[in-house]
Amino acid sequence: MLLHDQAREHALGRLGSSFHECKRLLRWMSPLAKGNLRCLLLLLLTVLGLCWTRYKLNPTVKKTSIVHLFEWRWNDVALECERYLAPNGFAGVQVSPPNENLVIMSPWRPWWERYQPISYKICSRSGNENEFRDMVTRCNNVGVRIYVDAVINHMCSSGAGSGYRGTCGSYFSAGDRDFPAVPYSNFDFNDRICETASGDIENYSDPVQVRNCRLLGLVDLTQRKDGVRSKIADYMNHLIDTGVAGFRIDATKHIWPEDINAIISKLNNLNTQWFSRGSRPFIYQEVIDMGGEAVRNKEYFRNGRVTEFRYGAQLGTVLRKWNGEKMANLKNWGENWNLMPSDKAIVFVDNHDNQRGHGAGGASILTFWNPRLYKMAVGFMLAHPYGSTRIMSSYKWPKHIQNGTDINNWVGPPSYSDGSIKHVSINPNGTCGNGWVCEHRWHQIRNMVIFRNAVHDKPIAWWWDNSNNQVAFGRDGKGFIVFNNDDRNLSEMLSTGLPAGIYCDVITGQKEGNQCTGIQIHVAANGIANFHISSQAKEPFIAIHVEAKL
Ligand code: AAO
Repeated sequence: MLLHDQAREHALGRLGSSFHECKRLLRWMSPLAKGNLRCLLLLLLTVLGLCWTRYKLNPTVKKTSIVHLFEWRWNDVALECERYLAPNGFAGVQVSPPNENLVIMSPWRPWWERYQPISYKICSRSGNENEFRDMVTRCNNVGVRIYVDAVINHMCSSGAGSGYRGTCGSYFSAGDRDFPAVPYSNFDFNDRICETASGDIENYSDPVQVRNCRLLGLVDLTQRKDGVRSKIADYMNHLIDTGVAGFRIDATKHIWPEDINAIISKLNNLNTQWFSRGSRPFIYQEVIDMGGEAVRNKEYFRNGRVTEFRYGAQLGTVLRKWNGEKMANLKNWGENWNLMPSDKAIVFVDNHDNQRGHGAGGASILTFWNPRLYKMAVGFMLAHPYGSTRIMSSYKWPKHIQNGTDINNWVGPPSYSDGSIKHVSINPNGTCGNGWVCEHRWHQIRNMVIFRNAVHDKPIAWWWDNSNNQVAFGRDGKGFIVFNNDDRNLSEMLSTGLPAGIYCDVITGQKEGNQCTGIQIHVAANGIANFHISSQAKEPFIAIHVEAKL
């Protein structure tokens, strides 16, 4: 499903309110159709059509994946949209929080300081408002959308003291709950209604404290209050008017679903410079629901999509062959694995938290540190129709495990001694330098983004497995993928469902001009092809699709 279909769905959720308008329209027009069944039917279709198109969104064709350019500067994101993301079919970018945050010196400028807002001024280590605007404009101009990580549950840590220590130099006093640059004052926080002794969330099986108390000691806004909702909506509307296409809502689990709904209903339609009239922002909510806690992800479906954290945890478990899992079990991957409905899910192999042991997911999460399995996991995710996909793009840090924990998991992005973030340099071979990992530039991952676009509306077909860790499946006449995660070689004649011809494998190489830079797969007239994958292969999978056919 295309990203913007979700926004239409969200809009349809709102159709309830406009339902009455439609009913009025029908009532007004029905005398005209009286006594004529065909005319009545036509009228009904026209009115329904009108009501639906009001919510029809930007028809960004055949682009299905976003990439999280974690901690990138706005200037670099703009360049990346133009030189790489647009030509390779990426739908959009999730950017780090753009608003003013607390500058934290100890530890030295951790990445997580950006999750401690001081105000909603657009100024952070990624750049100032002009740079942000320039990025949004340039990315939109090449058809790549910007999705903002919106930190709206809380402000900074209650223990942050006071001063002019925001990234824009704004004053705050955490103890007094005073954030004059918004402005928020102590009436805008939940302290009076949180009932735990510490004021923090102490028990995740109590849904009330999960919403009314402080997450990690961060001062907790009361989104019950209309004034608070409006200030949050003003911030988000400012971004929408700039041209952003939607939001990841941080820590959504800690905000009541109806409050999120009230905030969303205050949001403007998207900027008509780039989006069709009436387009609604794409919303995806960070709710960690691994089962076993009080707050459930389904409480948030009416507001937009929701992060599916079980996806990466379970896929990692399968590829690592833990708990007796094997790839053949992925035959019914999706809702049958206890995942949320596909059209509600945002899926990812890892995110900025769980790639370093924050958040949820645990040890099974695969990351760039384990490239062989990681590429297979991302390859599987992009080949499989379930969910709306997000790719992680990271930087390297000096990972150091002590007693099972990475003691350097706070380390911020590559930066200079004054704290400014290093720019993303591009090596002659297209990979990134200056400490940036750029998984989205790994050619296997990039080519699988293109694969997903090529097959996007096709169901799974021609599943095959060896009852173990060799599996293959097609996307009904558009693409076919084969994995070998066993300790023995794969050598099989498989029905691909593809038209006869010579296809370039997009994992060992790709199609360039009229030749393949990697291996070629010959699909016979009956759709059958021969596949060989050594158990020792660096990337033990093969993927072919109609757009990589000679
Ligand atoms: C920093 C310091 C803290 C300090 C705080 C205030 O690290 O020590 O108290 O400042 O001074 C990020 C960092 C935090 C950082 C924060 C603010 O990750 O370390 O705190 O910025 O600077 C919960 C939330 C979820 C949240 C996640 C980290 O539900 O929303 O914690 N993620 C987002 C962002 C994240 C950010 C924030 C929110 C805050 O993505 O980057 O924090 O804006 C259970 C619960 C989850 C809960 C986790 C972790 O998970 O279910 O809801 O996430 O615990 O507390 C198994 C279970 C799983 C369980 C997990 C961990 O996997 O199945 O359910 O174990 O126990």
